[in-house]
Amino acid sequence: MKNYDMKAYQKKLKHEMDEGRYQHTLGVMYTCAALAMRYDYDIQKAQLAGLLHDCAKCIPNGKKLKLCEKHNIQMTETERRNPFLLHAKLGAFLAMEQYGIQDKEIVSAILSHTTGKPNMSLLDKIVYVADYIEPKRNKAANLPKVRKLAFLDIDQALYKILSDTLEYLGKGSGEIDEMTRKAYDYYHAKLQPQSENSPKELSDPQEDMK
Ligand code: DGI
Ligand code: FE
Ligand code: FE
Repeated sequence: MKNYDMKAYQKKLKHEMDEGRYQHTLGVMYTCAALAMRYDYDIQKAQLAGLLHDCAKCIPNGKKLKLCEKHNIQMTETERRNPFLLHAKLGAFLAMEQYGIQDKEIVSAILSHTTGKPNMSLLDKIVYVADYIEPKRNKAANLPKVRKLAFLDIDQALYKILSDTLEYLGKGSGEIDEMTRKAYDYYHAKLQPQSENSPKELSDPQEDMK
């Protein structure tokens, strides 16, 4: 990987983010490094993707919409109605334009870090999972379990996060983006292929008679 000035990026991000978001960013950066060690990925590259993943997060929502329009970044109707989702697409764009990132794997990881997507690369998974488990996170469901799972089987951790996110959104807290659904369906088919038979069909039919 080309040499990037991580310290300069940190300084710029600290300036553009509130303190909480900056601390989250550092947490994601170091968690990406730890996952890269576990899964034999380039540590520097994973750290850089983690550092930049939320670089567009603190731009006000109205400005996110305007910037996407200005730079011809395609938006879905769901994104227009929920512009916070755009920090992933806009972040990928800014990583290239403002931070000089040319590495396609890093850009892709930033792009998919909020919704996930089908068939994610290892770096996509590292950033997606690190974003959810970094030490400062404390609200999400099943965090202790997902944190352990992340270091045992990253695909299972990814699937669990997608599944918990859909459940959380389904409780009425948010409109589900098409990409989140596609990502879940892909990993569901990949990791739970047997579940097409519901547990009831597999059980002894006489059990139901008792
Ligand atoms: O930017 P962060 O807060 O660090 O993390 P993130 O970019 O993963 O965003 C997390 C939020 O995004 C979390 O509250 C769940 C939400 N989210 C993920 N997929 C969807 C979604 N929200 C909506 N409305 N629809 C989705 O499909
Ligand atoms: Fe984010
Ligand atoms: Fe984040």
